[in-house]
Amino acid sequence: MATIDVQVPDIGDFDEVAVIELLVKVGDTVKAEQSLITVESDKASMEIPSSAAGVVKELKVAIGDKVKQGSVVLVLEAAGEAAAAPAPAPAAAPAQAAPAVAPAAAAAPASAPAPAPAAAGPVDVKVPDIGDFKDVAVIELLVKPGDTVKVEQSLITVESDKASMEIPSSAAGVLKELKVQVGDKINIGDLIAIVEGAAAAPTPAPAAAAPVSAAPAAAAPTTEPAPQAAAPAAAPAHNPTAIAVGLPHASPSVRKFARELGVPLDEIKGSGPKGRIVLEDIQNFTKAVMGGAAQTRAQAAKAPAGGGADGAALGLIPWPKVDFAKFGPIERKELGRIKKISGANLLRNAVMIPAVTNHDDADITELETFRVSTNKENEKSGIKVTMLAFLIKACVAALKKFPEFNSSLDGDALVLKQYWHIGFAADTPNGLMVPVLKDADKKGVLQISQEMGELAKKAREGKLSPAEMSGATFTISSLGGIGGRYFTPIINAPEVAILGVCKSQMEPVWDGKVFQPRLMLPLSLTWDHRVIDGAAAARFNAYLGQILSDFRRVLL
Ligand code: CAO
Repeated sequence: MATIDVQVPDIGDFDEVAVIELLVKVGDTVKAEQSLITVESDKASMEIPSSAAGVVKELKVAIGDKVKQGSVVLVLEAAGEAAAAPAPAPAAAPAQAAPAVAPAAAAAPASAPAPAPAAAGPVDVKVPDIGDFKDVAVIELLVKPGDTVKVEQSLITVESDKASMEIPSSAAGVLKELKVQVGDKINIGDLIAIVEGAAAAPTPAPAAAAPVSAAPAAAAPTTEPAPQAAAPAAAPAHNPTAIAVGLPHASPSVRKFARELGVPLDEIKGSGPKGRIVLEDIQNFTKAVMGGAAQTRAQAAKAPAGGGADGAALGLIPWPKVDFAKFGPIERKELGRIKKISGANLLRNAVMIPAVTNHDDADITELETFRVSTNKENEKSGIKVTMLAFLIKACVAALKKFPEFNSSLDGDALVLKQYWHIGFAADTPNGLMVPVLKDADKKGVLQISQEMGELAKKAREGKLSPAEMSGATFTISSLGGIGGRYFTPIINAPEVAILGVCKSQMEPVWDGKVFQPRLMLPLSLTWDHRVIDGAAAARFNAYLGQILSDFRRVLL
């Protein structure tokens, strides 16, 4: 089987670049265009792609080696005729070096920005010719409106799957407007920014500065069909200032990995050469954050208000670290996705809300008799009326009487909602879910029962849509079907109250003359003391109790 020497393609002006990462090893099967190594200069980091498909027989470079156009990177055993076909080494095929960004950048006087004017006046800063690259994503904004920028100062960073590039300003002055946002896709000629009050440009704008002679066949569309033989995506500029390529601290693939995990790169100390961030740095950082040993800046900033998971930001002593296995056999089980999400929400709500819980009992003797008889009458309909449906209807009546319970805090203002969407906690195999019964005020108990049944089923099957879990104005958490007397539910922010309900039971109730056997329902109302006073909470519970003991009051 034929072997192929895979060489470093045309990498523009760069004479020698250092190999900083090996992305494959002997024995690996690689595809054409797959990145093999990462090289770095002081201006660019680039991944060198394979010119053919095959199996890596021998690596010809090691980390730290200096390579240039034509250097053999590795020896590949060709995967077959087809794979071996496009094998011509990039160095031997200058026309195929097309995607090289920078030469093209230098080659586009028409579309590149004009030289910065010598006097004040708004100047449009546009994307210079970035070669074959189309729709490259903006990943960083390096300046903001109001900033004073110099000619050649980097304004934004863009990234393809193979390279990161910084796009410089073609003018000096005050940045009036940035015309792009992170995530935008840009192309040659797109307006990036408007710079005003430009002083005489100390150096010409990139395009103007670019020697036309530096425009090799690079930009020619005819080079398109042979990308596998092409130069690395971010081949540096013949005029390197035109596009200051690359970010010095991490390779594009590492940056991509960090972005996928939401890891803030600027908070990581690189362990690679010259402080470069390598894959392991991101993995270690992620492990440390997940394990509570480290915090991101964003977490630390939020912690005083919301409470950090380790409590450090609240000035709390560290969470006890215990080697449980020392005391007996253990099994470690990762929390499920829903538990992780609801856990973070519960922690924030428990820490941030000055919550108080009032306990009370409601006499539901007649209501339960009515419910049982209704269900008997409706047996054929297939709809079972539940106590929770009555509770939802009763709560709507109480919320209408005490509107602050149906509100949310917005800074110093209270947002009083004129709709009554009731969330109810549902126990599911995946964890706690809170489907929302919309417009409960407009629905009868039968309809509420039916919709609740459907929502609870969807919750158990993990099929609730985000819309079906949002918009609640008040929540009920019922443990009535399970047991218990009272509990202290945690408010589901940004709501301001939640009703916990436990199992009803017959109790002797003094009627002034004798003890009567009555079916009593334990209620636990948790409320946000910033919005609600204790007296209002006691009245809310008492009113709820009255409605439940005589449901005709709902009609009043
Ligand atoms: N007192 C006495 N019995 C009650 C009752 C109460 N307060 N509430 C319900 N029951 C009875 C029902 O009548 C039913 O009995 P029958 O089968 O004999 O008719 C039985 O308990 C089971 O009811 P259910 O729980 O299936 O139905 P529901 O309408 O009361 O509740 C739902 C539906 C989705 C809320 C419930 O299934 C659930 O998931 N509950 C748990 C909620 C939870 O986890 N809360 C805690 C959150 S805080 O961490």
